[in-house]
Amino acid sequence: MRRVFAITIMVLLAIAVNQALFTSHAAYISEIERATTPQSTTSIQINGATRYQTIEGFGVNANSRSWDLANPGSFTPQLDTLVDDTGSSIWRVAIESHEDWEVTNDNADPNSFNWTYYNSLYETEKFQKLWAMLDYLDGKGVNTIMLSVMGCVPQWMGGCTLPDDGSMDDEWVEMISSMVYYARHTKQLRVDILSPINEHDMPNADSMEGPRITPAHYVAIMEKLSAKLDAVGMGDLRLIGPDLAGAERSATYLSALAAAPDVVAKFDHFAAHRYALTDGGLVGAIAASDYPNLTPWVTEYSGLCPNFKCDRGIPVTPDENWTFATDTFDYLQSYLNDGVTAALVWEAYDSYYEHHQTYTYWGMIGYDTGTGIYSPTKRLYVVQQTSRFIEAGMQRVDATSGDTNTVSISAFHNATTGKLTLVGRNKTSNPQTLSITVGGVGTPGALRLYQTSESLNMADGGSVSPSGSTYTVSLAAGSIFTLTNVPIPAPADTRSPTVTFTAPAEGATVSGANVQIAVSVSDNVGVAGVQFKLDGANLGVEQSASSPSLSWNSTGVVNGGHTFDAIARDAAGNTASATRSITVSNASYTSVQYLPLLEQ
Ligand SMILES: [Ca+2]
Ligand SMILES: [Ca+2]
Ligand SMILES: [Ca+2]
Repeated sequence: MRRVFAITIMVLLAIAVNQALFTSHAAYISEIERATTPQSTTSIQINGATRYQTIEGFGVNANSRSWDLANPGSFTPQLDTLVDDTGSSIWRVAIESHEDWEVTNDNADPNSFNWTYYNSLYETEKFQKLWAMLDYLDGKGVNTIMLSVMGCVPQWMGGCTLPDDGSMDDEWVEMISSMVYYARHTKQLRVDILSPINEHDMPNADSMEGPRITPAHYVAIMEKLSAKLDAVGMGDLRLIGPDLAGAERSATYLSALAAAPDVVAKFDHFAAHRYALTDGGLVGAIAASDYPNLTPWVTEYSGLCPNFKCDRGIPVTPDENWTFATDTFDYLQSYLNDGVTAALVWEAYDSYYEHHQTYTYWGMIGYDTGTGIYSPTKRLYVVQQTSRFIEAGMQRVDATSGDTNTVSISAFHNATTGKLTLVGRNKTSNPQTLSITVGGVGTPGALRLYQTSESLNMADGGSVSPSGSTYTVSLAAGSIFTLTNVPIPAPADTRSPTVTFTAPAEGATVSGANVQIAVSVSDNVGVAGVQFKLDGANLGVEQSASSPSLSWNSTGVVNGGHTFDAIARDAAGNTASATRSITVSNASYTSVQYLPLLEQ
């Protein structure tokens, strides 16, 4: 019995150990498989014969409050980055009506501008920042400057609800129209489009994005504003609306606007905001409305801020940034695939909003309120992957992925210039291979790869040449990628070469027919040539950068001090020079021999 018992114990132990080994081994195999197997080839088909919407551009929301009046140079680099590197061509510049704007009524008559009052108001710091920013963006040559009024209105005018009875409509119209009149006529600034009211459709009563009004009331105030602009000679100013918080309410507002064709005649686009996948019905609602020629603009979009931090004054941590970025990319791609023609990121840089009473942290460029330093976030690079390479005038063309769970794809083509841009995301955490076949887009030639991932920031992945009409492209793990036949131009070379004499030594005494003169050279791009000089005159022809040296016959000059110069240049025309002083000392009989000849 005891022996049987002991054997039983041993067998049970063996089974248990084996079970444990088996379990851990299976788990190990599973880890191996997850890490390696999904490296696969995804087929991508681009068919330029099927064409969709024409893109009008990409842009940003940017808060004028962040302009630094005392030191503009500390702030404008952010704008430069967004315009020059990110391709932001549509600027929705925010000015808030929440605080410090007609805090007391200018006078009792909403149909009489009290310019003494307004001239003073519009030179306060709040508006000086706005004017400076509009002027700077105009100087940058951006395509579209849109002025957007955000937040509630002064308390006496209704605060966060404009009274339903319309009793404050004319005062609201006077406040908005006086500002844009001052911008244009007094400040001589360019305003292409006015968005007079923001997210007035927010369902919650305590939303402070804009005064809450009904759809019918929205149409009524837009009618009054349009009439006022006509009356003061600004009938040409383009308007945009309704800038809905909920794109799913687009059809409701388009129906309401059916009664106001004179207002919609000042619209080129119909605008709604979106912080989720798909356009929320925006494109379809326009197509089904009385105004099918209005183009669908998503005037605010972003991935949702992690843990709703951004509006609560809590910066996003770096480890939260990647999901924030991939959501932002996926949402944008879905809007484009749904037919949206322009999309503006919320927002350009972290900034303080009156209506949130705090710094908010949605910026593609982060701001550290402690140090005052701006720095790029992942979302800046991710947005750049699209907006830098798809310009106004490019048309979305048919693009299909053989496995949308692995790789997403969208394609854009300009039939006039031949520019082709593909954007997508490797949705796996492994490298992937793409086999891309293109048709209906002419012969695009080589495509340049750019990628952003958790570890890459707009990294240049080199060029891929086609084999026939097929490109084979290797993607980095988890990357958002761009392929384009119009790569980013190499930056202009502004750095001079370096040049240093290696022979002869400084102060050397030389003689004879074979004095070796040599320099070492370098350049960030490449040295194009080196010209030697003797006492300021060219010594032979320009030497190649690969062997910048000469053998020089010193017997042709008089004994004594002489100077060599070596001037190195790069292909961009930057130059550098080095100087060497030497003494020539040849045997005196040379001159003695010749003296009698000279005297004859
Ligand atoms: Ca007033
Ligand atoms: Ca007035
Ligand atoms: Ca150079």
